[in-house]
Amino acid sequence: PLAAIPGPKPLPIIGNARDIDTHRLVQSIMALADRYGPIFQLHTPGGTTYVVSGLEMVQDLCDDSRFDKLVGRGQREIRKTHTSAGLFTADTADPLWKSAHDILLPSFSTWAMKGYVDPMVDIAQQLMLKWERLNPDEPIDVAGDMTRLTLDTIALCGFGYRFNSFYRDTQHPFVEAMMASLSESLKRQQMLPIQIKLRRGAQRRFLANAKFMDDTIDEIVKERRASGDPGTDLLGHMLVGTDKQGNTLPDHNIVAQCGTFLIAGHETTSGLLSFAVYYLLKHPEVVARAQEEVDRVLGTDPGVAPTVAQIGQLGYVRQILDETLRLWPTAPAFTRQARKPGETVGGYGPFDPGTGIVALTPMLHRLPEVWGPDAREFDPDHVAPERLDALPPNAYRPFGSGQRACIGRQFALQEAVLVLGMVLQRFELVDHADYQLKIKESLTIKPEGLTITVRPREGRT
Ligand code: MNH
Repeated sequence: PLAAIPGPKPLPIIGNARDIDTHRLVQSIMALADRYGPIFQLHTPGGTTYVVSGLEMVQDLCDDSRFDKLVGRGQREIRKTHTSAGLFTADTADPLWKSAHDILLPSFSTWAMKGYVDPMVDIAQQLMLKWERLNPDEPIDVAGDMTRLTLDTIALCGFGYRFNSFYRDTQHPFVEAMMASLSESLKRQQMLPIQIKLRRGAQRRFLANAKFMDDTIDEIVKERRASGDPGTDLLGHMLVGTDKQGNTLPDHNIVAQCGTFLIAGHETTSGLLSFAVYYLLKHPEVVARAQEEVDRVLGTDPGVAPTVAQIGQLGYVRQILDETLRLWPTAPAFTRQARKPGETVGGYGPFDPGTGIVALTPMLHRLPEVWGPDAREFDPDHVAPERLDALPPNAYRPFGSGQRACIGRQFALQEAVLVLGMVLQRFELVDHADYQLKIKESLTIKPEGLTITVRPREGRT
């Protein structure tokens, strides 16, 4: 029975609220996983949640024939404020999820990635230029600059729009609305429905922000349609693409998809790049090996822009990023539910549809039986190609699983390899403040307060 699943003892009414620090939600739950093992239960205002990190349990959850994504409370709050649901917040049963998924898959294929290299290089060069022009001891807010980069990249590759984040200190109004909207949905995740209802001002702002975002994107979509040339970016593909029944996406859903790409596509990738910089600061031997690769593949002349073939040859840079996502998968969990009543997870159950079972990837990724006794240490050799090939199924899931896995995986990795490669080609990264890792949690996780200084590498200016 479910009651046999271990977990911290709940108190009346507040449940396990005292066992969790809401500002360090993921880290609290990781600590509980250490204590209570591969499956445990938590009592929250929204009901009982089960958290799993054992391999056998995650393997059950990843079986699409028995389990499906559960759209969480925060995701449902976001969904409510828009006319249409994007891929990320839609239920699998929503016909528009399937339609949009089929239409968009080719735009995220390996073949399609070639088309995003030029705009990715365009934005990456803005970051390089900014760092090159700094005075020697000027500290760089790593997560801040990586967020400028990833946001501008997805907007340019997605629908040809420039936020020009490197040219401003304050955020673009769209970004401000998006951030406010995300933080509100996150707050709501922890609230009772009655609490949500009572906060009228917050509700008004929540709706106004959503409307502002939708209107801004709607304008871009309309202009594009009016121009007569759909274009070759993600928006262009959505305007002309048809699903298996020959249907095109309605405009309100295209708008929702663009919004989704911005939200899903920038914080995660920026967190990945920021954590990678942190690990490079602490691992000079890894930097040396990566510099050797970058110099060999990209050459030592920063004036020559990388090609898609060269990005594919940066295998060790890719390992650094894969290893970073192993220890700190920046979207640190995905939630599943049974398709039929009575399912079991690692022998525990019965689980019914509607009950959330969270796969906690940072803990799944630290199992010593999979990664060895140094599973908690950073070492890109953990994810060497031959070791990845030999992993048990579903042992490494930073992008979720099955049909609801991340559609932007190749996009994110191409962007991150390109940027990290270009940074390593040009700069020595200096740990000027002896940074100690502290994690900031929002919808995603990232290093808090990480600053570095940079020096040009010898002979590259
Ligand atoms: Mn992404 C879903 C992680 C980059 C667009 N993404 C997911 C999921 C994870 C994830 C985990 C599954 C969530 C769930 O089951 O609830 N995503 C990442 C990480 C990175 C990332 C770690 C970067 C690193 N994602 C991107 C980028 C884009 C993107 C870049 C877009 C350009 N992700 C999505 C979309 C979904 C998704 C869209 C929802 C897919 C679906 O359910 O059909």
